[in-house]
Amino acid sequence: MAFDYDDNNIFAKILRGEIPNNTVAENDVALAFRDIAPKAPVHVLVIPKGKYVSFDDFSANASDAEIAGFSRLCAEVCAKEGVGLDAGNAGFRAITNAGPDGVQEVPHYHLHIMGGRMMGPMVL
Ligand code: DGP
Repeated sequence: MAFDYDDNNIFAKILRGEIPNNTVAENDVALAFRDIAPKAPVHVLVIPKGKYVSFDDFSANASDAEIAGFSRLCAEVCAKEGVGLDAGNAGFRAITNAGPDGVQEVPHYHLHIMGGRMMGPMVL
């Protein structure tokens, strides 16, 4: 099965409360916390609470409620961190890495929300 989930990954441990995190926002289906090695003044990771390996796993297999709740938490993070466009801020970058070619380190789906500086062109 392509989306085999490893319960020992670091974000699973964060969700179980075994490792501390710097929480920014949370709802029933998702958690947002600061990246341990920030690449920008704002660098928040948003993860589903369900066991999904990657963006494509989450998009294919999560419920509508999980997907909606995840997106709403992303919007809450943008507003709280002062990067959301609706408040006239300069914006942000949201990216996800998937699998070896995407250079994904942690095999639990996460969206990076980064901002607070000009991010520059996408570097491949
Ligand atoms: P990725 O390459 O997309 O899988 O990025 C994983 C990110 O997770 C990376 O930016 C560093 C971050 N990270 C790794 N371990 C921890 C941790 O224990 N706590 C937090 N807050 N972030 C972590």
